[in-house]
Amino acid sequence: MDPVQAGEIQETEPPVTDGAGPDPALVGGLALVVLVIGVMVAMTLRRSTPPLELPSTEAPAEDRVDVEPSEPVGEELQAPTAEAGDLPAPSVGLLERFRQALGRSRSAFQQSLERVLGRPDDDEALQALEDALIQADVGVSTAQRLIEAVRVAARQSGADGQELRSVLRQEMLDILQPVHRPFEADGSPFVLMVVGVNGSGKTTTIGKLAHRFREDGRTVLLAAGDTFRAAAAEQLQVWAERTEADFVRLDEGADPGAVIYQALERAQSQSHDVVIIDTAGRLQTRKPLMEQLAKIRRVIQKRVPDGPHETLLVLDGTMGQNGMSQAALFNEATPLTGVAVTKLDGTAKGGMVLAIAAELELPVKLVGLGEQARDLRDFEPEAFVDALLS
Ligand SMILES: Nc1nc2c(ncn2[C@@H]2O[C@H](COP(=O)(O)OP(=O)(O)O)[C@@H](O)[C@H]2O)c(=O)[nH]1
Ligand SMILES: [Mg+2]
Repeated sequence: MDPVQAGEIQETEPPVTDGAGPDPALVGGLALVVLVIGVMVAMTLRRSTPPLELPSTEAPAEDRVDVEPSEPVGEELQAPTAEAGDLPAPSVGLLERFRQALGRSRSAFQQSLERVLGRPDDDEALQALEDALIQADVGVSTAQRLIEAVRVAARQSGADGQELRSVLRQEMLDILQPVHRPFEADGSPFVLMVVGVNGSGKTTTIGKLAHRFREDGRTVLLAAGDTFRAAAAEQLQVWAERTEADFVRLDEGADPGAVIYQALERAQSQSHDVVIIDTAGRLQTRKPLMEQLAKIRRVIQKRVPDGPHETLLVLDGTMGQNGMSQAALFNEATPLTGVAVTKLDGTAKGGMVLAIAAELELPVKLVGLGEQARDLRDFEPEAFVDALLS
């Protein structure tokens, strides 16, 4: 076994956010993506569940997932509205929450979109739409590409608003679809390694995935590869218990490679279907920690030569464009196969989904829309784009 040195994992600092207060001038533009994501939530529900009234009484204490919030970064998060796992996805509630959050800015933005589609030859209107896209964190180059497509179509054919809307739609799909890959759990066992900075939502996403796999009748083992803090393993253990998943951990400070090796050995001897490996949060700028990811990968391959079958980067959706450099550096450290964007329920920066596809050519496979077990959705480009444009 190629040992990964114990204690090599150091505490990572919370990722730097821009810290600037909200600029009132941006609010209208930012509102777009909140609206978009809200609609997207409704449209991307693969497993649509009927809306239920929230119970007036709390779930029994033993059923609760009291995960320790590990230094959440970025914008303030919404408080959870229901106990994990016991309720269907509150899609109607989420949509309502988005609507409430938007207020006046929502109608202001809709006006600017309509203005562009009604008068596409109006440079000022096009500039305003470009600004709105940039403020929604699609990235400058992607915003320019989209606006250019509209400008060209308007010049060529004098197309009307409806046609321009479909030009914009197609251009967005041309960005998303070529890199899109659905999240699929192939492999025996299917080995999923989850990486990202501290607080991005790795452990929570793992818990949600465990929930999903268990609902599909698969056996799951969770490996506590984040050995830096005991609380990290405990948080994962709560998810393991709640989802009735098998669980492997070692003492705080233990060699993460040892945890992973033991976990895979156990999964193979027990014929588990799925192994999900949690890893310590690490800043993308800390080279030794990033190199450790390559070592962990080698440990996995000692037991499962074709693994990991999926290496998922968990990105905090509230980071917007700041998440882009993270993604690029993680991808250099260990080959990523997909991205999960979390906390899209609490941000207006969901445009980063387009930037990830356009600039990094990485597929966004999953989106996190809340803290509860069922708040994880498959990403679907068409639903995303249609939600944006209609
Ligand atoms: N609102 C919201 N909160 C989330 C989401 N995913 C994770 N979180 C919260 O973000 C915080 C950090 O998550 P955690 O899984 O501990 O991050 P880790 O350090 O990467 O393992 C916790 O408070 C989670 O409940 C999401 O999709 N929406
Ligand atoms: Mg964690």
